[in-house]
Amino acid sequence: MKNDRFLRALRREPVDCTPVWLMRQAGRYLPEYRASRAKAGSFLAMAKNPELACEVTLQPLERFDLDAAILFSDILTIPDAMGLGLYFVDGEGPKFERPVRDAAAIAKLGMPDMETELGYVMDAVRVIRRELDGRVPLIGFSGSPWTLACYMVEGGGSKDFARIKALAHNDPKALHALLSVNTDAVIAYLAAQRAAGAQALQVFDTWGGVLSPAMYREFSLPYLARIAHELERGEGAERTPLIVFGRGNAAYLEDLAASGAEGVGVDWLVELGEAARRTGGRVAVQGNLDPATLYGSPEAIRREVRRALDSWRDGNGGSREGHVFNLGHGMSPDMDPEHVRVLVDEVHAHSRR
Ligand code: 1CP
Repeated sequence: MKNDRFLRALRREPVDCTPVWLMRQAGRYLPEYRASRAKAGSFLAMAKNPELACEVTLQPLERFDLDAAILFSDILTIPDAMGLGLYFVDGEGPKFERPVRDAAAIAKLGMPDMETELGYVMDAVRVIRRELDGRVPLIGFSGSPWTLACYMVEGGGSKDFARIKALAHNDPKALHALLSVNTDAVIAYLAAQRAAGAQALQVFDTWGGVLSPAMYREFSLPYLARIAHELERGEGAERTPLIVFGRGNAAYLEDLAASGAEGVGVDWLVELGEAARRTGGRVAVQGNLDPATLYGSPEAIRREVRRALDSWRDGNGGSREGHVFNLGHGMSPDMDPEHVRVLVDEVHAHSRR
């Protein structure tokens, strides 16, 4: 591995400077991504073609000094492979032809086969590892059981999560059955990505923060902990680190630090210094610049990057160890690639000083 800063930071080992990668670093803000997408015809066609998935995974690395690559795919591949029929409506995001809304539909769900139905994902991981040739580590990922369930029950994105919350209140047993199938699938999916060559794994609990604390502790946290405990990922320096990212997870940092994961990803609603104090060196922390900072001027971006880096250092006993720099959520299509360069370079320059 030519650059292993990201993996070292996740093991809370000393690094020459703080590693950085960005959620949604491959995407529509890059003209070369838009060209690949036009060539493929659609997002799904691109994600299902291992060569094209590899091409767009590498695009941000050609431009910026990023310390990790993330597999180009989507969290909704699992429910798609379970037979829900994923499709995209332009401007509206993902949708399912056959959402699951009751105990009967949930009981029919089966575990997809990782090397057939989801073989295109594993092929993409293998192609990307070959093409990366050890430049930086490759991150594999999955949605969390709860976040996948949100899309499966709602049938797409949602503003109020009315259907899944109604299910939680009216038939919690059915929702637990769904979360349990999803957890088994996530564990098998991440294990298969690791076997195919993924060197770190991230679970996106994007919608955990829409739950009340009592409901988060019932419907999301225990399933994240089950993944962290049951996912076989080696020992010592060979261990494949697992990061649990969640939006709105600031109230649960102590629980997440005790979940068994090696890293916790946080959004910008918590100070990194506070995250350092509350996780107390039990896990690495990843985050947490507000993505909208990228709409600011280069000077504003540099200032916010320095503030975040120093907040971590001050809360972490004066050390920069154990921090992976990232945004608190994904990038948007209208962001300026030159601003990304400013961000990435400032993370390295300031943390090296
Ligand atoms: O080209 C396009 O217009 C498609 C847009 C797009 C892209 C680029 C979608 C549809 N998915 C992706 C790729 C993607 N999705 C990646 C690639 C790797 C990278 O980060 O560069 C990753 C990690 C995801 C994960 C994902 N998909 C999440 C979790 C992360 C997050 O953003 O919170 C979620 C919630 C999804 C669902 C999804 N897929 C696509 C969209 C637009 C959405 C969000 C819909 C919604 O807001 O509910």
